[in-house]
Amino acid sequence: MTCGCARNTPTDRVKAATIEMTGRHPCYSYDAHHKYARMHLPVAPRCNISCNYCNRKFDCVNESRPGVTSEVLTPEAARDKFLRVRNKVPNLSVVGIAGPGDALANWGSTRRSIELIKEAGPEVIFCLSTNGLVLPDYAREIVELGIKHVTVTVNSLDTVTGSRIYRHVNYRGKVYRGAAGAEILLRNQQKGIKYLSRNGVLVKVNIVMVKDVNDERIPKVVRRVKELGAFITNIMPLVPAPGSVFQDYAPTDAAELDLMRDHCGQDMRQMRHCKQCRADAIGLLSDDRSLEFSTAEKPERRISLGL
Ligand code: CLF
Ligand code: SF4
Repeated sequence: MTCGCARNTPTDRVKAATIEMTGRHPCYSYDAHHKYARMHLPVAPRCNISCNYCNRKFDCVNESRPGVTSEVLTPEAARDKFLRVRNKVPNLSVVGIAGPGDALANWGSTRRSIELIKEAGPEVIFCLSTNGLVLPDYAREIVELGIKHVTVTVNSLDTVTGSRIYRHVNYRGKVYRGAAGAEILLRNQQKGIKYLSRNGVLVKVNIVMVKDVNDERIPKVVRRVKELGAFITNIMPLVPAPGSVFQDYAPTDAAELDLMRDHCGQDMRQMRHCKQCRADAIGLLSDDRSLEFSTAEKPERRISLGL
């Protein structure tokens, strides 16, 4: 007779702990979003790609509604802010880094912030959001840091659609435009998702739905990221940002978005309660308290937004 425990692989054991954490993650778990709060640390000002729905005067649209600007903090100021928030928000469970640019394009600050907060709060669940361009470069470090929740925005699988969404990517010091840039980005996103998923990280894939650009191909994106091991997809509406290339495009119709989520839900778990929060959001998803805490910042500890 074989003991049941002997069949538990290391991956299974990691999964059990991660599933417990996920029950306290307000974005990954619908039930958790009424009970648990998250805070975003705006420590990542730069971005390494150019999405046509983005205006870089504001926060990253891959996780935020357009037109919102977050102040940028040093890692030390972020740790101090975490301590202040934890004192006043007892149900705080997640600390996320979602911009205002790309978490991985600012890896030094992102990593340092996580290390400092880990020392101060070992119970914290960390979460990152990225466009995925340099994900293969940092995926191993992400796993080693113990991060179990990463969001990657994947808007297409093919370079023709990709070249309609991304103006350029800045990869290893060189700028690639159109399909050449999209090819590098799409390849790295998929490679990174696969690596993270195989190493115990729960990957959420955000998809911005743009009518007549990528909408018809979204079900394929969902099926592909499922194959790669992603945990959940979050199909988000396009909210045209003033000053962006897509500023005159139609906002995604709410009924069409719902239909797309229903359709893709046959293949994979869907997030339907996203609030497109700001890069310095604090509190329950439905009750942002960021302004309450931003007034407490000391101006000399902020650093300017590096556009
Ligand atoms: Fe923040 Fe994103 Fe982590 Fe959540 S948000 S980094 S996964 S902790 Fe959540 Fe906000 Fe939607 Fe993002 S509601 S925009 S999905
Ligand atoms: Fe803007 Fe985010 Fe795209 Fe960068 S990844 S261009 S910050 S939407």
